[in-house]
Amino acid sequence: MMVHIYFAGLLALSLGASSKAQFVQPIELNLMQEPQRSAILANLPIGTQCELLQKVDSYWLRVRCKGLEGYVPAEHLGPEKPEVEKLLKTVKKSGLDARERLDFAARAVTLSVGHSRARAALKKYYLDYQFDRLPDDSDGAFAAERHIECSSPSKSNECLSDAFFPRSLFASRLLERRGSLFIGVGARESFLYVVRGTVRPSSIGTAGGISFVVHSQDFEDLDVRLIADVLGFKLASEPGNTVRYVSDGVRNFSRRKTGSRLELIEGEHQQVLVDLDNHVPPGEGGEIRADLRGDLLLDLLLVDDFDQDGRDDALVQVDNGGNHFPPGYLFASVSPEGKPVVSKVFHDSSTPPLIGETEGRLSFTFIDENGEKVFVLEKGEGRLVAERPYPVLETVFEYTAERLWKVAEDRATSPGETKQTLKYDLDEDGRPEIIECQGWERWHGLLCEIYRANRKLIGTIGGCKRVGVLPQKTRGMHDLVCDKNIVSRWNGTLYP
Ligand SMILES: [Ca+2]
Ligand SMILES: [Ca+2]
Repeated sequence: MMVHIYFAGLLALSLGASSKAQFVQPIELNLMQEPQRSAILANLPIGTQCELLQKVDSYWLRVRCKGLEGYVPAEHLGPEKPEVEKLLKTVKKSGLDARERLDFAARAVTLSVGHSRARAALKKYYLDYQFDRLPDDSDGAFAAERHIECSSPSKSNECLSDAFFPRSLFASRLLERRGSLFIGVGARESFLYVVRGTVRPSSIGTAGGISFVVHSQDFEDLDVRLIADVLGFKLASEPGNTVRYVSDGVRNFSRRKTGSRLELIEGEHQQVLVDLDNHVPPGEGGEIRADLRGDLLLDLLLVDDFDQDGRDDALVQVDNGGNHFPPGYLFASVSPEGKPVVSKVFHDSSTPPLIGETEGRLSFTFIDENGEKVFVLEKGEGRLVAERPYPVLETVFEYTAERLWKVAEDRATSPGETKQTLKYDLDEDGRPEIIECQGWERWHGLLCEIYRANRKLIGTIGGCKRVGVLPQKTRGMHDLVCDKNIVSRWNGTLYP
């Protein structure tokens, strides 16, 4: 599931009776026609002075800004005019989390774009914030380890960058490592793409090779221009009279384009490509998910000429806002005759695709527990052009969710209440370790705990269709496998 982050305001409003002057605290703020979702009257940059007219409730204020009367959330106005030096002091205060520090640094740079200490702070806190989301931010992603060849360990950052951000597609890229954690950021056109994961020297293949796990990946939805600038990236300028997509989203401070309508603006001409209030895009196979009507949200992820016909196309994520179904992905574009073309939802996935190149065209690679699927835009639809199923690692011992579900059925009980106690001597010392599995109904998988013979807990594996013991060992203990090829290795104390 996509994580939405905003530069939210942090400064509480103090309603001084004497002073009605209030200042916009976040990097930008929408002045709304009505409280709640309504038309945007104006976009107010940080430091804009407003006059407080009325406190509507604990959340909304009626204000006059730039000569216009409208509504803003109270938490985003404050009596003090924001200043760079004050913000740079605030950013170092104890007790703030990584996102709050990032937010204050972003405010400082917005106030003074050329301020070198503010720029350095924003770069530092942006990277801190990304590392802070590791290693726990796996968020439903499948943590399969992948291996790449690399000529020498000193080139491993470059090899890793090439794997995520091929030079032919990404004008700028950055790879930062802290211990075994890494963050990759690539810039393409006017978008940033972020990959977070862990890396280690590969134990297979030639020397210099690396093994990595992608924990999460996103199109950046923070203020992309500001961040690209302090990272030293050059982004393409926003197109002027050429094809451009927008939506009616009013997600306050994120500049990501999100909403219920996808529109195309071409010079003076404007047309609606998708309007979720009137039609739901067909899902995989063409059927319409009418059950989702009203709950859907569009996210514009990337605009580029994917099929090289000279017209821009958009990659759109259709999010149902819940955990029950992963978001779907579709393409929207305009035919050379000027007609809107919206594809079916060509794939569902909890994480957006990695961008790559296949047969000279932009391609989109989705990864799940079964392997990788690569799509391109062709004749107005998403077409599967390559499928790389993960190999099934051979085990010396295994147990499957299917077997446990069968046991539960035979006992006329639920899989969640069905426990199976298995034994395997993982370090071959003559005393078998205990692998205790029960059903995890939400994921239709196994949840297994691994114990020493004396019942000391040494690991937990969850959400797997299959749990097995591999022939090879690490530090004297057999490696374990979840699903087809997700390997867990003994670290000397436990299976992490
Ligand atoms: Ca095109
Ligand atoms: Ca043993």
